[in-house]
Formats: sequence, C-alpha cells, structure tokens
Amino acid sequence: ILERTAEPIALPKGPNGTVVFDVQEENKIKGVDLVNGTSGRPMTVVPLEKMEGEPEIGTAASIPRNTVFSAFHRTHRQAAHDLIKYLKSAKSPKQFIARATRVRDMINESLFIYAVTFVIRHRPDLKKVQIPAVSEVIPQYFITEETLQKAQEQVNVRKFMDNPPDRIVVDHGFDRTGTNLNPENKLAYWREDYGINSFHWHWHIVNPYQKPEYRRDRKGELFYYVHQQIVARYNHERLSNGLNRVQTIGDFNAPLPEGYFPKLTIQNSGRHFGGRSDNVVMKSTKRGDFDFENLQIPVLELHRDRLYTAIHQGWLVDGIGQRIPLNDSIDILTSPWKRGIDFLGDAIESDPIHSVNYHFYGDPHNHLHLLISFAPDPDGRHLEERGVMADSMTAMRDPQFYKLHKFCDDLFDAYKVVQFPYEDNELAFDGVVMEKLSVNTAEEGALNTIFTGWDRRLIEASRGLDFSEKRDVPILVRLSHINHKPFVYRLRVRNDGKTSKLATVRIYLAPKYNERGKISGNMTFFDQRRLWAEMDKFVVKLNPGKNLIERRSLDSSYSLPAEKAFRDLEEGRVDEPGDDEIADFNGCGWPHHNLVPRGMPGGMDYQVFVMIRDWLKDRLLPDQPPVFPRGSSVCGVLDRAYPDSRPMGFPFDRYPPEKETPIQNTQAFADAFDNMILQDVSINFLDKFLSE
Ligand code: CUO
Repeated sequence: ILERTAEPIALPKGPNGTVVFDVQEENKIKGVDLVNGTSGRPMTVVPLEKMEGEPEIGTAASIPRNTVFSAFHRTHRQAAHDLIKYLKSAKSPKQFIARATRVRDMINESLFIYAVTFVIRHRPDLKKVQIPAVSEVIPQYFITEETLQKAQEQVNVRKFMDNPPDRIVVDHGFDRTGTNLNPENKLAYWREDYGINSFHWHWHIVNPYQKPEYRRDRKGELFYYVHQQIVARYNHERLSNGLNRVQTIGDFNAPLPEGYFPKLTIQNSGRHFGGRSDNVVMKSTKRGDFDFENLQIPVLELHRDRLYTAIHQGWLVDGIGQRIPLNDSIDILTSPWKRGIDFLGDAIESDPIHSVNYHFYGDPHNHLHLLISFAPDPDGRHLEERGVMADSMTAMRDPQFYKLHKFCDDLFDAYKVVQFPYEDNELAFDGVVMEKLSVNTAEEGALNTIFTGWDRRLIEASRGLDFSEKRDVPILVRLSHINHKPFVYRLRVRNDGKTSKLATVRIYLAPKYNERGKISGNMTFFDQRRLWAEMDKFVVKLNPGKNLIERRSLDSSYSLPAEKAFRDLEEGRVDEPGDDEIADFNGCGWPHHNLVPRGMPGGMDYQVFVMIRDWLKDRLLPDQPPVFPRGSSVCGVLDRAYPDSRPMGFPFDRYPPEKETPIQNTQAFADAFDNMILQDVSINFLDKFLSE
C-alpha cells in the first residue's frame, strides 16, 4: 500500500470499477481475496466506489498536497485524527485497503503515510503487515536533492547504453548540507542520520496526540524521557567532536545563532523545505492559514512562566480552578493521580485533548517547533515553505531542535530536582553485591574499550520517486553513517541469599569529563546526572553465590537495528520473532547504530554505570513476564502498560539520597550501594569504514 503512496500514478484498473494491487507474498492479509495478476504474482482486487453508510473523512483533505504535514499543528492533528478514524473503522482489511485507495489522491502525501502507518500499527488484523522503511517511502525527506538529481542523470544516461547496468547506485556521503566553517556541521552526520530521523517520526506515531482511545500509558512521561535521552546523546556526540554541550533557547526574542539549510524537496513538488540563515529572530507568526494557533512570542513567554510557577508551587490548575498535584512519589497502580512528570509532559507537548488546561498552559513545545520553522518567513510574504522543524520526520536535522528540547528538558528537570531524593531502600538490593564489570570488544581483545567508525547502507529510492523507467532497474542510494563494533558487558554479581532471585539490570553510559576535560577532574553528580544515556535494561536470574552475566550490546533493549524498525518489505526482519513477541513488538526503538557516541580518535573517557535491583519491586504487575521488549524503554509497548514501575531515567532522574558525607559524584553514589558499579571505558573512534 505504502509503496505506491508517494507517486500519483494511475492504478491498474480491474473489472467493474475495481483497482488491482500487486501484493507481496508476505503481505497477504487474511480475508482479502487474491487473484493471479498478469505478472503471475498474487493481486488483490478492491472496489473503489464509496460504500453506503461510509463515514466522511472530515478535515482530512484540508491540508494541501505537496506541502509540509506537521503534527505540531492542531489543525493537522485533527486532520490526521479524522483520516485515522475513517481508516480504522473499516470493517475488514479489504475495506481498509479500499478506503485508503479511494482517498489516497485527495490527501497530503505525508499525512496519508502517517495515518496508514498508524492504523496498521493499531489494527490487530493488520499487525503482521510489513511496512517499508519510511526513508524509502519518502526518500526526498532523507536525501538531498543533489544526490537524487545524480540518480536521475544516471537513469537518463542508462537509456543510451548498449549494456546498461542492472542497478543504479549513487553515493550520499558527508558534508551534505554545509561545511565545517559552521562548527555545527561537525554534527551533521548525526543530526541527518536516516535511522535517527526515522525513529523520531515513528516515535511520534506510536505515541500520538490523538483521542483517548489511542492514548499510550505514561505518554507524557515518555515524551519527557525520549527527548531527555536524545539531548543527552546529542551532548555525547558534541563532546566527542570538541563542541560544548547544547544551550537552551533562553530568550525567545534573541537571534537563533545556528542557521540551517536542509536542501530537501517536499515530495515530488519541486518545492523545498525552508532554509534559515544564522541569527534569524523568531517572530510572532501570521500566516493566514495558521493564525488561530496564536503563535505569539509574549504568549509563549507567559505559558513558560506559568509552567515554572506550577512546578514550584507543586500543582497545575485545571480549567475550573482545581489543583492537579505534581508529585512523582506515588504508586502509579493505586493513586488516583498520574505522576507529576506525566501531567507535565502532557502540558508541555500539549493538545486540548490531553493537557489539563490547554488555554492556560498553552502548547509551548509544539509552538516552538512552529515558530522556528516559520522564523525565516513569519508572515509568508516570500511564499517560503516551513523549515524542517515543522515535521517530525525531518526536525532532528536542525541544530535548533536540540536547543528547543534543552528548553523543554530544563522545565522537566526543574520539576525533577524538587522531588524527594530516592530513599536508600528504593535504591539498594539487600544481599546482592555487584563485584565487577567490564566492557569488552571480543574481536579486538580490548578491555573496557569500544570502537566506533563509519558504515554504509543501501536504501532503495525508486519506489518513492518519480524516476522515468524506474520499474526496470533498482535505484539505490548508498548512505554513510556512524556505527560501532559489537561488544559485551561482563558482570560478576554475588547473591548472598539462600534462594535465587530475579533482578533488573540497568546500564547507562556518560562522558567522564565535561568540556574542561581532565583538568577539572570528575564531573559532579549534578553535572553528570543529565548525561546518562540508557544502554540496556534486562532481567536476570541470580543463583545463590557467584553469578557471571554476559550481555551482548546487540541485544540492547534500548535499541533496535534500523533495518528491523519498519519490517522492511525487501529484507524482512533479521530474526523473525514468534507470535507472542509480535504482540509486544512496536517496531520502534532507538537505532542500534547510534547506540554508542562517536568518541575520539585514540579514545575518549566515558563511564558505564550498572545498577541491579529486585525485579519484584520493578515490575508493574504480578503476572508480567520478566522481559523488557526491545525499544520499550523509550517507545512503551503497543496496547500494554509501560513495563517498568520506576520513573523513567531511574535512578538519575533525581538527586542522590542525603548522606552524612554528601554524595559529590557518581563514584561516591556507586560506592554507597553494593548493588551499583561504575567502570571507566574508552570510546575509540577509528575514522574508517568498519567493514572494510
Ligand atoms: Cu519529538 Cu520536539 O518532539 O520533536
């Protein structure tokens, strides 16, 4: 279905006003009749005409085609909701396909893909349908126009060749959108990574703004956590490249120092995402079509100040003046309230549906995305399209994304630091001692060293583009991206008890030093606290006595190989999970090739922190299986409760417990508890292609 969405082609007509689809064998849907097409491959025939009693599509067609679809706009969210409702209410997969086909050419292309993906994710009868990688469905949002033009040239030249090649391959290397004259360009390989941007789009689809029926468990908190982790990892990458940690957008009236020119086209329209020069100032925006959003700088300032007030007074106020308490120390199973971080997340990434008081606290996160995206042409006098910040599929390319999210994260952290520190009994695991930790790269035989370098991946661009003759020949774009060599954590854990126990292992990574390097010594607990990046979380059985635990980086529950994220049509999943696993499978997880920061040539000092704790205290429900499905830490689990009862980011989300000798740094924190350990590791960037 998705394969055909980006191109307005005439679908082959079947008998009596039907449309014929070519169906991949693995995508057969139960209940949909297949007939043999002229190619000998199975085809499905669906009726196109509107059926009696079929619901209307509401505002779904209100967003013009070939323009940016932005779930940061309220109207666009409504359009998405209307389309999703229309598609999701289909009585059968066959009717779903018929409806999708019928409306496809009326709907903004990107919105169509968003809604179809959403519905496939949420309909039990479509769960096994494989969805192609979004970078292949809309390659224009991932690959600069220049590279796509090169591919087109090769298609043209091929026509005149006696022995034309059986595939076209073009390279999409580095320095795609700037040079190091702009220091921010050093991070372009990370900001423009295909896996990172696909992940971000996908995360916002599985954790949508939509109506209560699609609400995700702990969605507000998930919004906080996924972006907190993104900012932490971005800072790792900045420090690895000799740049300082990202600064917040502190003053909405000050110039945005870092410009960005994305060089991406919008679908096949010839229109481009807007570029932004250095030092452009955000302005209250009047674009006619979006006026009602009230994108006014003074209003945004007011909303920000009200949120800070709420954090420090300890409650939000709802629409009828009732206090909504903000407190993280609650039992989420029994309390009538959500955790405060969850309420705050829903007020910062806001919507009238889920904010406790949309009109009072506004919509600061979404409005900042929009204000930045409109900044170069706030009143539309130049007829410029919005910048990449408007679309979740492209926003992470822009340096301002991280400043915006530092702003959000500062709000969240202002809340977290006024929570009671965890008590010793919330952190300790009696009778369990974490004795030793090492991090090993087997192939290199190196102790406590992780190696990073470059890698390449081919993506198929022809199905999302309008190349002539594309049906004859695959058109492949070779992307370069960062990657690391697989490694293994080795843990030695002593269980002094007489019985075996199930235990949760949490693994985090952070740089050892801040911008000032070794001279300033170890970072303080406070300084390092917000830099811990989750690497893995899993459950083990501890037998009485010594236990040796080996855990492969490849099995990280935080990440997911980018090629598995979308159940790629061509390649399929690498390990086909069993049916049970499919039920838990989000297809959403941090791209595995971005799990480790780049580090530096010759090695950069990092630290790995491991904490082991009683699984019986960490699980949410007594009948819960002792596994954290891949990607669940940041994406949650489809149609189920979030599997970890602890606040996200535990134990670094709060201050350490108060001790007679105050805990100054993470080493002192780990030393204070037998079930924690801290290990220095070096991340050695090899600056070459790892597979060559
Ligand atoms: Cu993910 Cu700002 O929320 O982009």
